[in-house]
Amino acid sequence: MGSSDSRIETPTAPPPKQEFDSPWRKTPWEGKRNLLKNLREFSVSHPDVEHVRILIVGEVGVGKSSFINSVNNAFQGRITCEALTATTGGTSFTKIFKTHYIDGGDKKKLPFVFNDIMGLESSDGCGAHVDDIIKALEGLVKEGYKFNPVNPLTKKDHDYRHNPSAGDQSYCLVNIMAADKVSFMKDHVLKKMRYIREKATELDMPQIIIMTRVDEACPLVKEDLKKVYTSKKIKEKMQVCSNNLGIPMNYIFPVKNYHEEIDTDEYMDVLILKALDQIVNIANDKLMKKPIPIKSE
Ligand SMILES: Nc1nc2c(ncn2[C@@H]2O[C@H](COP(=O)(O)OP(=O)(O)OP(=O)(O)O)[C@@H](O)[C@H]2O)c(=O)[nH]1
Ligand SMILES: [Mg+2]
Repeated sequence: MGSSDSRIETPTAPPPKQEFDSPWRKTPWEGKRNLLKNLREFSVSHPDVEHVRILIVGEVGVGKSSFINSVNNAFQGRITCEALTATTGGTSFTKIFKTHYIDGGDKKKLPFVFNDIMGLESSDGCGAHVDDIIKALEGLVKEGYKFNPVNPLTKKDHDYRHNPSAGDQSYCLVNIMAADKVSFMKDHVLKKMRYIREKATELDMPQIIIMTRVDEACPLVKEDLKKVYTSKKIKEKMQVCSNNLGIPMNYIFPVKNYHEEIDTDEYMDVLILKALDQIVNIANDKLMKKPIPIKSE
């Protein structure tokens, strides 16, 4: 009699690997000092422009203000809160158009500045108005302007700048997308972001994406940030960012912003500074090429 236990063992397929065998993008993990040095030595290639202006846009609560703070932290070697951030969802915490200067760490302001902007929201009449963002790109919005989601700035308003100088205009549009939210972005917000991108393209303005909150999107990366370019999940999320806005992968930079840390971290800084290096250099290239034409309305 044969054994009654004649079941054939079918081998179970191993779970799909969550990681590539090697990183698909090179990162100078030990190169923070060098990145800092290059950025501190950066100078603007235009005699009339003191600072290269970079405009930050994105949906509410994706980490726009945190990115500006994170850049500042990397230079200061400590946690700062230059741009105020919030944990509350829903409506944008940032409401005022403000320029953020970065202290190089030696009390000298670096020659690039960020404009933080109110977040975009899915319904009309909420969040920053796209027309205001386009005006901000063109340098037509004065410092301190309080965003009005319903009525965008007009030529008659006090906060409208009639004769923007080359230094008032932006030279790079930085779109912020959150890795853990990018797959669920509402169509209406995407439509607004694509419209802003279209207008920036008409102005021949370089555009990149900073993908924040990588730690929230991938547990491997939460545990070890150096896995950011071996994590399949992160590459997949970057691909979603790319498809959403039509920006190629080589203009997309994943970062983890400072949010709960009390000390700075070498590897977080490297990702942030590498992204910044790219932003500053493409913005400067743009500045060298030609001044952005200003529409006379
Ligand atoms: N885990 C994690 N949290 C982050 C990261 N970046 C930002 N946050 C958190 O996300 C929340 C929103 O960040 P903010 O920087 O205020 O976002 P914002 O885009 O400026 O938001 P609004 O001004 O309201 O439009 C805060 O609680 C931050 O601490 C990140 O990389 N990882
Ligand atoms: Mg903000």
